[in-house]
Amino acid sequence: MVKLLSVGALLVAFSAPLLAAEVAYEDHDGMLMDHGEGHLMDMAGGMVMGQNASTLPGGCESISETKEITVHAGHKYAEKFPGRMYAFDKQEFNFKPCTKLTVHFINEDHVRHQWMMHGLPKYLYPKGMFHLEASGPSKISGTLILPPGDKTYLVHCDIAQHMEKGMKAQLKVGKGDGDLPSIPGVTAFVVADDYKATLPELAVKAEAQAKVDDVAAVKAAVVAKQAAADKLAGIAPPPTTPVALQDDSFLSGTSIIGLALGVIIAPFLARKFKGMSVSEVVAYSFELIGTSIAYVVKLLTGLISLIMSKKTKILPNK
Ligand SMILES: [Cu+2]
Repeated sequence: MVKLLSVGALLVAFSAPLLAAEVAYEDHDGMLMDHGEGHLMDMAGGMVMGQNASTLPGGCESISETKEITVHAGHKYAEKFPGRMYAFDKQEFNFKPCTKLTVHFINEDHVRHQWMMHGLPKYLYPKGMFHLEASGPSKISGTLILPPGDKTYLVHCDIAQHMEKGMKAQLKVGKGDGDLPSIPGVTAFVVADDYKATLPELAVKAEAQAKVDDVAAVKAAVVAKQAAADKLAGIAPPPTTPVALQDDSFLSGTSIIGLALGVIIAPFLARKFKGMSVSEVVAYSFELIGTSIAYVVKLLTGLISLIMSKKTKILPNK
């Protein structure tokens, strides 16, 4: 009897996780830990940033309306948009200024998705963002108070390439201030897909363009090389004719800079190389190039460290 009971208990214990697995969506809302400054997070990949349910943005006398929306995100919502991979179930939202908005975000894919809103006032929302994030099939909710005024806000998923693949929407407060590009089903794509040409046609076109570019590059290199050699040998450059000036592939900005550098450096080098053997000239040239590269690298490192030190100063104090 005891054996039978323990077998029964074991069966129940083992079937519990199986039953739990049938619940497709994980609810992050009950597990979130408040990290302060509107940042909530749990260990299962749920996150809320810019949570604000109580502080009125400047210019709002009071909360005008309290709204709740549920937004679904997933591959299946992109199926109606040719060439897109991910999408929200809705691409446009409209609310009155100073609305207290709660967003229930449901991610239906087995990848990470976000509902990220940009352009909010930075004194109230860190980095100007309100951000919901959910890993795998799950639900997460967050609340914010929309600012006053007519403005169009970008809403997207910031995971690499998810916005370009279609997960993009716009949220208009009041009348908004225009439309954003590349919102599936709402506005035209910035980079439109060309469905008229066939793939072989596109390949031929790209190849022809690459050839034209190559020829121009080789032409410029030959001209610059010849001019430098002439300078070293003491041959005066041929007078620049108006015809040559009109040919822009002949005299690009880079080749002009190259020529100017050649003119400056050539007399100096000619004096240096006087009385040197060929091997000495080669050795000296390499040394000169090495020193120049070292100098440029030093200059760049200095510049980068300068930028980095400035960047850390800009970051908000935690
Ligand atoms: Cu995404």
